[in-house]
Formats: sequence, C-alpha cells, structure tokens
Amino acid sequence: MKREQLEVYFIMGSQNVKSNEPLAVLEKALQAGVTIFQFREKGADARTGQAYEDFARACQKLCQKYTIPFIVNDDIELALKLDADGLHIGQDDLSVKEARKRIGEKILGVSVHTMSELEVAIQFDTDYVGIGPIYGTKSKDDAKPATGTRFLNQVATNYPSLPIVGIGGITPENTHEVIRAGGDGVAVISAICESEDIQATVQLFKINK
Ligand code: TZP
Ligand code: MG
Repeated sequence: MKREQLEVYFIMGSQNVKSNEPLAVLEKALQAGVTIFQFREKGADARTGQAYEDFARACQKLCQKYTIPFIVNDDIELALKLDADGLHIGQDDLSVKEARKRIGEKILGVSVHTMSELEVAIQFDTDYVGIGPIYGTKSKDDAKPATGTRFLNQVATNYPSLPIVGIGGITPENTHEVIRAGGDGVAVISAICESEDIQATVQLFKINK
C-alpha cells in the first residue's frame, strides 16, 4: 500500500455515531476526503447477525463509490465473505501469520505496542502498523494507557520504510505531533464521528499535518 493512503484513516461503527445515521456520517467523511476506512462494529451496542453484515456491505458500497479502501476490523470471515480490501487485527485477534495466510495479498494492518509485536508483524509482511493509544481515548473499552509519541517515533526511526498510523485521542490540534514523530497518518474515530462539521474537520487534519 502507499503510505499516503494512511493520511486520514477513518474508523467507525454504528456505536460511534449518536445520530443513528452512521452511513450519513461515513458518506460525509468520504466526501470530505478521508483516505481509508475501517469498519469496526464492536461493543455492547454493536449490530449483530444479518444487520451487522448488511451494515458492513452498505459501508463497503459507499467506500467503493469514493474509491477508498474498505478495511474490516478483527473479523476475517467477514473480510473474506465481502472480499474487503483488507483486514486490521490487534494482538487479541487471530495471529498475524494466520491472518496473512488467509487473506493473501489483501491489505493487512496490525496494532502493535512493543518491539517484539512489531517484529512479528513485519515477519508476516504487515502492510502498515497502528500504534496507540497515543492520547487518551473513550472509543476503546480495553485501551491500554496513552503512551504519547515515543514508541511511534522509535518505530519510525528503526523502520523507515514501514507505513505507520497513530491512533487514540487524535484531533486536528494534536495531529502534527503524530506526523512530526514519524507517523504517515492518523486513525480517528471520535474527532470525525462527533464533529459538527465533518468537511471542515477532515480538511483540518490534512492542513495541520
Ligand atoms: N485503538 C487504540 S485507541 C482506539 C483504537 C481502536 C480508539 C480511537 O478512537 P478515538 O475516538 O479517535 O480516540
Ligand atoms: Mg481487535
């Protein structure tokens, strides 16, 4: 993948959207210029069963309309069933080895928190790594404590050709710190989902880099 594709990495599930119109939020974000999208339908309020799959397909269709990669969080069966563009996994999901084997050439992203996790991700040709939470976040129940940009900077320095996206509490105001530390982009839930003006917010992420 091209590292520019990580510039504004939008992540959303219906649980992140108060208005009950998550597809409208996604379409606004796509119109505003997010560069990649991750379907992350998760937690107590998440859709399940057929409603989950239908919602995923609707999100994918919108991403196709704007020719933006559609990445599925955690759920490899869904990623394969929908022929998604890629899969993002954390350390509690299936192994990186198994994920790479099953998704073949599709985009594979892995969340890493330590150098040893990073080395495993690289060994199985992760296309990018997600590093965070950089700042405090309310969007992930089991988030680890915020770490700042230190580890991200270490990874960027040691692996200059590896695409990196920072995540966790990132806003247009602090995005430059993540980029200055060596991130190729920022992964964002609440700053976009809760924005009163998604067009302006996405533009600010790009301008403030
Ligand atoms: N992984 C680490 S932090 C986080 C995830 C999925 C949530 C990011 O959401 P927000 O609202 O942008 O802090
Ligand atoms: Mg996960």
